[in-house]
Amino acid sequence: MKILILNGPNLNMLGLREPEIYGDKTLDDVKGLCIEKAQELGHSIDFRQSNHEGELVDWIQAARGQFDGVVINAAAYTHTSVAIHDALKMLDIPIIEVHISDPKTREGFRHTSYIEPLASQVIAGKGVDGYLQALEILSEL
Ligand code: CA2
Repeated sequence: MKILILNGPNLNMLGLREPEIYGDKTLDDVKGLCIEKAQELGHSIDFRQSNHEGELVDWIQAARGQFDGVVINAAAYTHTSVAIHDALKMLDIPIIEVHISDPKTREGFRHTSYIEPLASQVIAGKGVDGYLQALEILSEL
């Protein structure tokens, strides 16, 4: 399988701030762990991060016909972006939504996800292991 892993705004700061919420691994560490897990499962991954909603939308549109599955941690755009929802809706491949923390146990404004209705599965509150679990779930789908 060819899997696209997308990360939204501020996740480039992972491991540098708020370790009590997001842990101490950097996004580069997470990328490395995902590459290892994908090799183990016999998949290839394309791991990306953007702080820009439109860039994420462009990447999702371009994924049509190019990938067999998407893992997405849209970060704050999870709770706000109809544009990302609409772009994901055009994909006909499985989508796994990942969050390092569990947004449903945090502030009220994090309780709504515009991605959840489109996701085959949501993994939240498992730390960065959630990304690895998402790759395993995609293998099984
Ligand atoms: O728990 C998650 O993975 C989130 O998607 C992270 C988002 C947050 O807006 C979502 O509600 C839940 C925030 C990503 C910001 O990441 C930072 C990492 C380190 C320091 C500051 C921000």
